[in-house]
Amino acid sequence: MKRTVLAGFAAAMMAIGALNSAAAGIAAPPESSQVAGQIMVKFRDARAAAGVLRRHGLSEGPGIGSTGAQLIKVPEGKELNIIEALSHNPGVEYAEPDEVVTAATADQYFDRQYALQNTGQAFTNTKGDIQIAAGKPDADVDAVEAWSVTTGSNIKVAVLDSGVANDNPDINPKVVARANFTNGETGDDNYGHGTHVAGIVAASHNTQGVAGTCPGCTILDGKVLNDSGIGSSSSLADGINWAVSNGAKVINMSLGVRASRTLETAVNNAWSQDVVLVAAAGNGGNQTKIYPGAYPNVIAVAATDNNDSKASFSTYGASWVDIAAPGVNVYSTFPNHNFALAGPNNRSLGYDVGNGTSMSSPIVAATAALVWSKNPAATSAAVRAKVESSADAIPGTGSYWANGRVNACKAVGCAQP
Ligand SMILES: [Ca+2]
Ligand SMILES: [Ca+2]
Ligand SMILES: [Ca+2]
Repeated sequence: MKRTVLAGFAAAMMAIGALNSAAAGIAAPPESSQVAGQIMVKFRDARAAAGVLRRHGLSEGPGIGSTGAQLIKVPEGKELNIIEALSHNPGVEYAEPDEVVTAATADQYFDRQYALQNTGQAFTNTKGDIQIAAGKPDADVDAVEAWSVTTGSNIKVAVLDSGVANDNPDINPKVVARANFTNGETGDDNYGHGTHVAGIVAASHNTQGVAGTCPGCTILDGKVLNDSGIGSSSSLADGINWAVSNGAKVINMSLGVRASRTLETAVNNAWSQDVVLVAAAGNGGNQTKIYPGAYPNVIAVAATDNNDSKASFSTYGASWVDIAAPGVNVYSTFPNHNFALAGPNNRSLGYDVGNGTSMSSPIVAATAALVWSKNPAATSAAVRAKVESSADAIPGTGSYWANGRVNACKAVGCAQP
Protein backbone atom coordinates (compact mmCIF):
# COMPACT_ATOMS: atom_id res chain seq x y z
CA MET A 1 0.00 0.00 0.00
CA LYS A 2 1.56 3.26 -1.08
CA ARG A 3 1.36 6.35 1.02
CA THR A 4 0.59 9.59 -0.71
CA VAL A 5 3.42 12.09 -0.85
CA LEU A 6 1.44 15.13 0.08
CA ALA A 7 3.38 18.19 -0.93
CA GLY A 8 4.52 16.78 -4.24
CA PHE A 9 0.93 16.44 -5.24
CA ALA A 10 -0.25 19.65 -3.58
CA ALA A 11 2.50 21.62 -5.29
CA ALA A 12 1.36 20.23 -8.57
CA MET A 13 -2.16 21.40 -7.97
CA MET A 14 -0.84 24.81 -7.10
CA ALA A 15 1.15 24.96 -10.31
CA ILE A 16 -1.90 24.39 -12.46
CA GLY A 17 -3.99 26.87 -10.48
CA ALA A 18 -1.37 29.53 -10.90
CA LEU A 19 -0.90 28.83 -14.58
CA ASN A 20 -4.54 29.59 -15.15
CA SER A 21 -4.94 32.62 -12.91
CA ALA A 22 -4.19 36.00 -14.38
CA ALA A 23 -2.50 38.69 -12.31
CA ALA A 24 -2.85 42.38 -13.00
CA GLY A 25 -0.28 44.55 -14.74
CA ILE A 26 1.55 44.40 -18.04
CA ALA A 27 5.26 44.88 -18.51
CA ALA A 28 6.37 48.44 -19.13
CA PRO A 29 8.97 48.86 -21.88
CA PRO A 30 12.47 48.46 -20.47
CA GLU A 31 14.36 51.55 -19.39
CA SER A 32 17.16 52.78 -21.60
CA SER A 33 20.01 50.30 -21.39
CA GLN A 34 22.68 52.98 -21.80
CA VAL A 35 24.70 54.76 -19.14
CA ALA A 36 23.53 58.37 -19.01
CA GLY A 37 26.00 61.24 -19.35
CA GLN A 38 28.88 59.42 -21.02
CA ILE A 39 29.84 57.91 -24.37
CA MET A 40 32.82 55.99 -25.77
CA VAL A 41 34.83 57.62 -28.59
CA LYS A 42 37.91 56.51 -30.52
CA PHE A 43 39.83 59.04 -32.61
CA ARG A 44 41.82 58.25 -35.75
CA ASP A 45 44.59 60.48 -34.43
CA ALA A 46 44.65 60.91 -30.67
CA ARG A 47 46.48 64.24 -31.08
CA ALA A 48 43.40 65.71 -32.81
CA ALA A 49 41.01 64.55 -30.07
CA ALA A 50 40.99 67.71 -27.96
CA GLY A 51 40.26 69.92 -30.98
CA VAL A 52 37.43 67.73 -32.29
CA LEU A 53 35.81 67.53 -28.85
CA ARG A 54 36.11 71.27 -28.25
CA ARG A 55 34.04 71.96 -31.39
CA HIS A 56 31.20 69.98 -29.74
CA GLY A 57 31.66 71.69 -26.38
CA LEU A 58 33.30 68.61 -24.88
CA SER A 59 36.67 67.78 -23.38
CA GLU A 60 38.89 64.71 -23.28
CA GLY A 61 38.23 61.89 -20.85
CA PRO A 62 40.09 58.89 -19.46
CA GLY A 63 41.22 56.06 -21.73
CA ILE A 64 39.20 52.80 -21.60
CA GLY A 65 41.62 49.98 -20.88
CA SER A 66 43.80 49.17 -23.88
CA THR A 67 41.05 49.86 -26.41
CA GLY A 68 42.35 53.27 -27.48
CA ALA A 69 38.87 54.71 -26.86
CA GLN A 70 38.08 57.49 -24.38
CA LEU A 71 35.17 57.81 -21.99
CA ILE A 72 33.73 61.26 -22.74
CA LYS A 73 31.33 63.12 -20.46
CA VAL A 74 28.30 64.54 -22.31
CA PRO A 75 25.11 66.27 -21.16
CA GLU A 76 22.50 63.71 -20.07
CA GLY A 77 19.89 63.13 -22.76
CA LYS A 78 22.23 64.34 -25.53
CA GLU A 79 24.23 61.08 -25.79
CA LEU A 80 22.77 59.88 -29.10
CA ASN A 81 22.78 63.35 -30.71
CA ILE A 82 26.46 63.83 -29.92
CA ILE A 83 27.31 60.31 -31.13
CA GLU A 84 25.56 61.09 -34.40
CA ALA A 85 27.44 64.39 -34.80
CA LEU A 86 30.84 62.92 -33.89
CA SER A 87 30.32 60.00 -36.26
CA HIS A 88 30.33 62.45 -39.20
CA ASN A 89 33.67 63.90 -38.15
CA PRO A 90 36.53 62.45 -40.25
CA GLY A 91 38.80 62.58 -37.19
CA VAL A 92 36.57 60.12 -35.32
CA GLU A 93 36.99 56.38 -35.89
CA TYR A 94 33.81 55.62 -33.97
CA ALA A 95 31.52 56.98 -31.26
CA GLU A 96 29.10 54.75 -29.37
CA PRO A 97 26.91 54.61 -26.25
CA ASP A 98 28.20 53.06 -23.03
CA GLU A 99 25.82 50.16 -22.57
CA VAL A 100 24.61 49.02 -19.16
CA VAL A 101 25.85 45.55 -18.29
CA THR A 102 23.13 43.68 -16.41
CA ALA A 103 22.80 39.94 -16.01
CA ALA A 104 25.70 37.52 -15.86
CA THR A 105 23.80 35.22 -18.17
CA ALA A 106 22.21 35.49 -21.57
CA ASP A 107 19.52 32.91 -20.97
CA GLN A 108 16.39 33.62 -23.01
CA TYR A 109 14.03 33.93 -20.04
CA PHE A 110 16.45 35.31 -17.47
CA ASP A 111 14.54 38.58 -17.25
CA ARG A 112 11.56 36.58 -15.96
CA GLN A 113 13.59 35.00 -13.16
CA TYR A 114 12.90 37.61 -10.50
CA ALA A 115 13.93 35.10 -7.83
CA LEU A 116 17.53 35.39 -9.04
CA GLN A 117 17.51 39.09 -9.87
CA ASN A 118 14.49 41.27 -9.16
CA THR A 119 14.69 44.65 -10.87
CA GLY A 120 10.96 45.27 -10.42
CA GLN A 121 10.31 43.61 -13.76
CA ALA A 122 6.83 42.55 -14.86
CA PHE A 123 6.66 39.55 -17.16
CA THR A 124 4.37 37.05 -18.86
CA ASN A 125 4.21 33.29 -18.85
CA THR A 126 5.35 31.23 -21.85
CA LYS A 127 2.00 31.29 -23.61
CA GLY A 128 1.71 35.03 -22.99
CA ASP A 129 -1.74 34.94 -21.41
CA ILE A 130 -0.73 35.52 -17.78
CA GLN A 131 0.74 38.88 -16.83
CA ILE A 132 2.79 38.84 -13.66
CA ALA A 133 2.80 42.30 -12.10
CA ALA A 134 6.03 44.06 -11.23
CA GLY A 135 7.45 43.21 -7.82
CA LYS A 136 9.79 44.97 -5.44
CA PRO A 137 13.34 45.54 -6.69
CA ASP A 138 15.86 43.34 -4.85
CA ALA A 139 13.19 40.99 -3.48
CA ASP A 140 15.53 38.29 -4.74
CA VAL A 141 18.35 36.00 -3.62
CA ASP A 142 21.11 38.12 -5.24
CA ALA A 143 22.20 35.19 -7.40
CA VAL A 144 23.99 37.31 -10.00
CA GLU A 145 26.21 38.78 -7.31
CA ALA A 146 26.79 35.32 -5.79
CA TRP A 147 28.00 34.06 -9.20
CA SER A 148 30.88 36.53 -9.06
CA VAL A 149 32.20 34.38 -6.20
CA THR A 150 31.18 30.93 -7.45
CA THR A 151 28.78 29.37 -9.93
CA GLY A 152 29.17 25.98 -8.26
CA SER A 153 32.06 23.57 -8.63
CA ASN A 154 30.42 20.28 -9.65
CA ILE A 155 28.62 19.87 -6.35
CA LYS A 156 26.10 17.05 -6.67
CA VAL A 157 22.56 17.98 -5.71
CA ALA A 158 20.12 15.07 -5.46
CA VAL A 159 16.63 15.90 -6.69
CA LEU A 160 14.33 13.29 -5.14
CA ASP A 161 11.23 13.93 -7.18
CA SER A 162 9.29 12.72 -10.24
CA GLY A 163 12.41 12.34 -12.39
CA VAL A 164 14.17 14.71 -14.77
CA ALA A 165 13.05 14.60 -18.41
CA ASN A 166 15.75 13.61 -20.85
CA ASP A 167 14.41 15.86 -23.60
CA ASN A 168 15.06 19.33 -22.21
CA PRO A 169 18.63 20.27 -23.24
CA ASP A 170 18.82 23.04 -20.63
CA ILE A 171 18.83 20.54 -17.75
CA ASN A 172 19.27 17.00 -19.09
CA PRO A 173 23.07 17.33 -19.59
CA LYS A 174 23.45 18.21 -15.91
CA VAL A 175 22.13 14.82 -14.76
CA VAL A 176 25.09 12.61 -13.82
CA ALA A 177 23.19 9.65 -12.37
CA ARG A 178 19.63 8.39 -12.33
CA ALA A 179 17.83 5.84 -10.21
CA ASN A 180 14.22 4.82 -10.14
CA PHE A 181 12.29 3.95 -7.01
CA THR A 182 8.89 3.95 -8.74
CA ASN A 183 7.13 1.89 -11.40
CA GLY A 184 7.77 4.64 -13.99
CA GLU A 185 10.51 4.85 -16.60
CA THR A 186 13.96 6.06 -15.51
CA GLY A 187 15.16 9.11 -17.41
CA ASP A 188 11.70 10.43 -17.94
CA ASP A 189 9.33 12.71 -16.08
CA ASN A 190 5.73 12.33 -17.14
CA TYR A 191 4.54 14.42 -14.22
CA GLY A 192 6.70 17.51 -14.81
CA HIS A 193 7.48 18.42 -11.21
CA GLY A 194 11.01 17.02 -10.96
CA THR A 195 12.17 18.60 -14.22
CA HIS A 196 11.02 22.00 -12.95
CA VAL A 197 12.77 21.54 -9.59
CA ALA A 198 16.02 20.36 -11.22
CA GLY A 199 16.07 23.36 -13.56
CA ILE A 200 15.76 25.75 -10.61
CA VAL A 201 18.86 24.11 -9.13
CA ALA A 202 21.14 23.72 -12.12
CA ALA A 203 19.82 24.76 -15.56
CA SER A 204 22.74 25.68 -17.80
CA HIS A 205 23.86 29.25 -18.25
CA ASN A 206 23.69 29.63 -22.02
CA THR A 207 21.47 31.55 -24.42
CA GLN A 208 18.53 29.22 -24.05
CA GLY A 209 15.75 28.88 -21.53
CA VAL A 210 16.46 29.65 -17.92
CA ALA A 211 19.41 30.02 -15.57
CA GLY A 212 19.85 27.64 -12.65
CA THR A 213 20.68 29.05 -9.22
CA CYS A 214 23.80 26.87 -9.11
CA PRO A 215 24.64 26.41 -12.81
CA GLY A 216 27.92 24.63 -12.02
CA CYS A 217 26.09 21.99 -9.98
CA THR A 218 25.22 18.54 -11.26
CA ILE A 219 22.04 16.60 -10.59
CA LEU A 220 21.46 13.15 -9.12
CA ASP A 221 17.99 12.25 -10.42
CA GLY A 222 16.34 10.03 -7.81
CA LYS A 223 12.86 9.25 -9.03
CA VAL A 224 10.67 8.68 -5.97
CA LEU A 225 7.37 10.12 -7.28
CA ASN A 226 5.49 8.32 -10.04
CA ASP A 227 3.75 9.78 -13.08
CA SER A 228 0.93 11.00 -10.83
CA GLY A 229 3.32 12.66 -8.35
CA ILE A 230 2.84 9.95 -5.73
CA GLY A 231 5.45 7.90 -3.88
CA SER A 232 6.03 6.22 -0.53
CA SER A 233 8.09 6.74 2.61
CA SER A 234 10.10 3.61 1.84
CA SER A 235 11.02 4.75 -1.68
CA LEU A 236 11.96 8.18 -0.33
CA ALA A 237 14.21 6.57 2.30
CA ASP A 238 15.76 4.42 -0.44
CA GLY A 239 16.30 7.55 -2.53
CA ILE A 240 18.05 9.36 0.33
CA ASN A 241 20.41 6.42 0.86
CA TRP A 242 21.11 6.22 -2.89
CA ALA A 243 21.89 9.95 -3.01
CA VAL A 244 24.37 9.70 -0.14
CA SER A 245 26.18 6.72 -1.63
CA ASN A 246 26.42 8.54 -4.97
CA GLY A 247 28.16 11.57 -3.53
CA ALA A 248 25.34 14.05 -3.01
CA LYS A 249 26.34 17.09 -0.91
CA VAL A 250 22.77 18.40 -0.93
CA ILE A 251 19.45 16.54 -1.15
CA ASN A 252 16.33 18.44 -2.26
CA MET A 253 12.94 17.04 -1.38
CA SER A 254 10.08 19.14 -2.78
CA LEU A 255 7.55 16.76 -1.27
CA GLY A 256 5.92 15.82 1.99
CA VAL A 257 4.65 12.78 3.84
CA ARG A 258 3.67 11.75 7.40
CA ALA A 259 6.45 11.09 9.86
CA SER A 260 7.98 7.64 10.08
CA ARG A 261 10.95 6.24 11.99
CA THR A 262 12.35 4.78 8.78
CA LEU A 263 12.35 8.14 7.01
CA GLU A 264 13.82 9.96 10.00
CA THR A 265 16.62 7.40 10.25
CA ALA A 266 17.45 7.87 6.55
CA VAL A 267 17.50 11.66 7.07
CA ASN A 268 19.73 11.45 10.14
CA ASN A 269 22.14 9.04 8.44
CA ALA A 270 22.54 11.47 5.52
CA TRP A 271 23.03 14.45 7.83
CA SER A 272 25.71 12.63 9.82
CA GLN A 273 27.58 12.00 6.55
CA ASP A 274 27.78 15.73 5.86
CA VAL A 275 24.89 16.05 3.47
CA VAL A 276 22.62 19.11 3.72
CA LEU A 277 18.94 18.17 3.40
CA VAL A 278 16.34 20.68 2.20
CA ALA A 279 12.58 20.20 1.88
CA ALA A 280 9.39 22.07 1.05
CA ALA A 281 7.43 23.33 4.07
CA GLY A 282 4.18 22.52 2.28
CA ASN A 283 1.35 24.33 0.52
CA GLY A 284 -1.33 24.05 3.18
CA GLY A 285 -1.46 27.77 3.96
CA ASN A 286 -1.46 26.75 7.65
CA GLN A 287 1.01 25.60 10.32
CA THR A 288 0.59 21.84 9.89
CA LYS A 289 3.92 20.03 9.94
CA ILE A 290 4.93 17.86 7.04
CA TYR A 291 7.94 15.60 6.78
CA PRO A 292 10.80 15.38 6.01
CA GLY A 293 10.79 19.20 6.32
CA ALA A 294 9.75 19.17 9.99
CA TYR A 295 12.64 16.93 11.05
CA PRO A 296 15.29 18.94 12.89
CA ASN A 297 18.01 17.85 10.44
CA VAL A 298 16.14 19.12 7.37
CA ILE A 299 15.88 22.76 6.31
CA ALA A 300 12.16 23.46 5.80
CA VAL A 301 11.47 26.17 3.22
CA ALA A 302 8.45 28.49 2.97
CA ALA A 303 7.47 30.42 -0.18
CA THR A 304 7.60 34.17 -0.86
CA ASP A 305 6.62 36.19 -3.92
CA ASN A 306 8.27 38.97 -5.94
CA ASN A 307 7.41 41.48 -3.20
CA ASP A 308 9.10 39.43 -0.46
CA SER A 309 5.64 38.64 0.97
CA LYS A 310 4.64 35.19 2.17
CA ALA A 311 2.80 33.25 -0.52
CA SER A 312 -0.81 32.73 0.56
CA PHE A 313 -0.49 28.97 0.01
CA SER A 314 2.73 28.60 1.98
CA THR A 315 2.83 26.60 5.16
CA TYR A 316 4.48 28.65 7.90
CA GLY A 317 5.49 28.77 11.57
CA ALA A 318 8.89 29.79 12.92
CA SER A 319 8.91 26.89 15.41
CA TRP A 320 9.85 24.53 12.56
CA VAL A 321 9.88 26.38 9.21
CA ASP A 322 13.50 27.43 8.87
CA ILE A 323 13.80 29.83 5.94
CA ALA A 324 11.93 31.32 2.96
CA ALA A 325 12.65 31.56 -0.76
CA PRO A 326 10.70 32.69 -3.84
CA GLY A 327 8.02 30.16 -4.76
CA VAL A 328 5.46 32.16 -6.74
CA ASN A 329 5.69 32.29 -10.55
CA VAL A 330 9.15 30.75 -10.59
CA TYR A 331 10.39 30.16 -14.14
CA SER A 332 12.09 26.87 -14.92
CA THR A 333 12.39 23.88 -17.22
CA PHE A 334 9.60 21.44 -18.04
CA PRO A 335 9.63 18.31 -20.20
CA ASN A 336 9.38 18.82 -23.95
CA HIS A 337 6.77 16.07 -24.19
CA ASN A 338 3.30 15.67 -22.76
CA PHE A 339 3.24 15.59 -18.96
CA ALA A 340 0.54 15.66 -16.30
CA LEU A 341 1.16 19.21 -15.06
CA ALA A 342 1.17 20.69 -18.57
CA GLY A 343 -2.60 21.03 -18.50
CA PRO A 344 -4.76 21.49 -21.57
CA ASN A 345 -2.98 21.69 -24.94
CA ASN A 346 0.41 21.01 -23.33
CA ARG A 347 0.62 24.70 -22.67
CA SER A 348 3.80 24.54 -20.63
CA LEU A 349 6.13 22.48 -22.81
CA GLY A 350 9.79 23.34 -22.34
CA TYR A 351 9.62 26.24 -19.88
CA ASP A 352 7.04 27.93 -17.70
CA VAL A 353 6.22 29.28 -14.27
CA GLY A 354 5.57 26.98 -11.33
CA ASN A 355 4.13 27.75 -7.90
CA GLY A 356 4.67 26.12 -4.55
CA THR A 357 7.13 25.62 -1.73
CA SER A 358 8.36 22.93 -4.13
CA MET A 359 9.93 25.78 -6.12
CA SER A 360 11.35 27.50 -3.01
CA SER A 361 13.15 24.45 -1.68
CA PRO A 362 15.51 24.01 -4.68
CA ILE A 363 16.59 27.66 -4.47
CA VAL A 364 17.78 27.00 -0.92
CA ALA A 365 19.30 23.66 -1.92
CA ALA A 366 21.25 25.34 -4.73
CA THR A 367 22.39 28.06 -2.33
CA ALA A 368 23.73 25.39 0.03
CA ALA A 369 25.59 23.91 -2.96
CA LEU A 370 27.14 27.32 -3.73
CA VAL A 371 28.30 27.47 -0.09
CA TRP A 372 29.80 23.98 -0.42
CA SER A 373 31.60 25.14 -3.58
CA LYS A 374 33.14 28.04 -1.68
CA ASN A 375 33.91 25.97 1.45
CA PRO A 376 34.55 22.37 0.33
CA ALA A 377 35.94 21.30 3.71
CA ALA A 378 32.97 22.57 5.74
CA THR A 379 30.58 20.37 7.70
CA SER A 380 26.90 20.05 6.86
CA ALA A 381 26.15 21.96 10.07
CA ALA A 382 28.44 24.82 9.03
CA VAL A 383 26.93 25.03 5.54
CA ARG A 384 23.42 25.01 6.94
CA ALA A 385 24.32 27.71 9.48
CA LYS A 386 25.80 29.87 6.71
CA VAL A 387 22.67 29.58 4.56
CA GLU A 388 20.32 30.34 7.46
CA SER A 389 22.24 33.06 9.27
CA SER A 390 22.90 35.08 6.10
CA ALA A 391 19.24 35.27 5.03
CA ASP A 392 17.60 38.68 4.63
CA ALA A 393 15.33 39.49 7.58
CA ILE A 394 12.24 40.34 5.53
CA PRO A 395 8.85 40.84 7.27
CA GLY A 396 7.63 37.53 8.69
CA THR A 397 11.06 36.52 9.93
CA GLY A 398 10.72 35.13 13.43
CA SER A 399 7.00 34.46 12.98
CA TYR A 400 6.41 32.77 9.60
CA TRP A 401 9.95 31.35 9.40
CA ALA A 402 12.84 31.32 11.85
CA ASN A 403 15.37 32.90 9.52
CA GLY A 404 14.75 35.26 6.60
CA ARG A 405 14.53 34.93 2.82
CA VAL A 406 17.64 33.19 1.55
CA ASN A 407 20.39 35.38 0.06
CA ALA A 408 22.91 33.45 -2.04
CA CYS A 409 25.28 36.41 -2.25
CA LYS A 410 25.55 36.80 1.51
CA ALA A 411 25.73 33.01 1.95
CA VAL A 412 28.90 32.83 -0.16
CA GLY A 413 30.25 36.02 1.40
CA CYS A 414 30.18 38.28 -1.64
CA ALA A 415 30.01 42.05 -1.60
CA GLN A 416 26.45 43.33 -1.38
CA PRO A 417 25.41 45.53 -4.30
CA1 LIG B 1 19.28 41.69 -6.00
CA1 LIG C 1 19.77 28.08 -19.86
CA1 LIG D 1 13.40 21.10 9.87
